[in-house]
Amino acid sequence: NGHGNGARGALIVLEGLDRSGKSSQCLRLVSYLKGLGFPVESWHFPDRTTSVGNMISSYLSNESNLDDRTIHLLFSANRWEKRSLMEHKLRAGTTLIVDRYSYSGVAFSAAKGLDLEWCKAPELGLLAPDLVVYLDIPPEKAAERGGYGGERYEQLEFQRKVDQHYRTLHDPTWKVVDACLSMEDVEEHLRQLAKDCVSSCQNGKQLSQLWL
Ligand code: FDM
Ligand code: MG
Repeated sequence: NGHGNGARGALIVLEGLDRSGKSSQCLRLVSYLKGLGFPVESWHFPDRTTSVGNMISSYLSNESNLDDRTIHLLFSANRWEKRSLMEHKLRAGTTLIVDRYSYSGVAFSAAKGLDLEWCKAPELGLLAPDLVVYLDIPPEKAAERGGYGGERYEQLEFQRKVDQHYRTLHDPTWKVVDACLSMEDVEEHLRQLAKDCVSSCQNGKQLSQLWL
């Protein structure tokens, strides 16, 4: 693997509302870790490149309509179809920086009124992240940043509900970073958190499964 010592890579997930800065911070973090010589890749869910991802993409751009439970299960299937590749990469020593994961899956669907436990069920057995960083921003502040596209869900009222469901999902292992700080400050927090996480995985932290 990457370091020739059997060390596995870390599964690091960034979560947060739209416009919280996840995508920019993921890319910055990947370049930083690359610079330190770690094998690392940037991932994003939904992965729109697969056939399931295509269905999700056309739903998000309002080109198709799907029942709430149906789209929920497609988002989940989109993670399941990447699970074995994810595990392979991690065991081969590559660290994955993932922009959204099951927490988005649950928070966005629950915001439509679906039962939280029902939403979590299809996620059970996916790989559990070694680190979840929540980029915390009030929905109003995120909306002020502008740049909401025309996609489904990119509306303040809906983001307020998503925010509440993210709060229900928070657990003590999450690292919360104030997304209202400057880009550089957020980046610095992320660097420290990621470096600690990568070391703990190199030092034998086991891969585990989500919500089991
Ligand atoms: N989203 C994302 C979900 O509703 N469920 C999921 O499982 C995931 C991964 O899809 F509004 C929502 C969140 C967002 C939309 O995400 C597209 P990106 O990050 O903007 O591509
Ligand atoms: Mg978006």
